[in-house]
Amino acid sequence: MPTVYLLNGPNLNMLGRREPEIYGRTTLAEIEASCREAARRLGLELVFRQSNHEGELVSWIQEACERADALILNPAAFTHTSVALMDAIAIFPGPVIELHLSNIHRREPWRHHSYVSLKATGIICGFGADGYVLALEAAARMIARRGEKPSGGS
Ligand code: CA2
Repeated sequence: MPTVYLLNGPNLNMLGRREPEIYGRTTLAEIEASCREAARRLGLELVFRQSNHEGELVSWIQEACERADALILNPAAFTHTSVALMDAIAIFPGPVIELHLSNIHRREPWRHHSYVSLKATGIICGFGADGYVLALEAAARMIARRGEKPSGGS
C-alpha cells in the first residue's frame, strides 16, 4: 500500500480550542479521524503527526524521504520563515503538497510568502479542515499516475 506522510507544524495541536473564527472548531484529532477514513477509502497507509519543533519536522521529512510515496505538509508559521523545511522538502523524491486551513493570500501580507511553496508540487489552502481530505485525494491521484507517460500529441 502506498504511504503518505501528513505532517503538521506549530500550534496546530490547539485547533478547535482557540481562534475558531480563523481556523474553525474542528480539533486536530477530529481532522486526523477524517484523514484516516479517507486514507482507508483511497487505499493509502497514513502517517499523521504534529510537532511544535522545526528540527523534529525536518527529521520527519527526512524519514518520509525513505518511507513515503507522497508528503503533505501544513508547516503553520514555519511556512513563512523556514529555509530548513524548504531544504528538507527539496530532496523529497515524490509529490509534496503544501496545505493550509486558511487562504494565506487573503490574510496579512507577510503570510503571502511561503518558503515551502518554492519547492512544493502544489498548494491547497482556504478550504478549512476539508483541505486535509482534498490533499489526500490529490496525493492518491498523483501516486496512481506515477510512471504514466504524459498524454497529448500524436
Ligand atoms: O492556515 C493555516 O493552516 C496556517 O498554516 C496556520 C498557521 C499560520 O501561521 C499560517 O499562516 C497558516 C497557524 C497555526 C496556528 O494554529 C492555531 C490554532 C488554534 C489556535 C491558535 C493557533
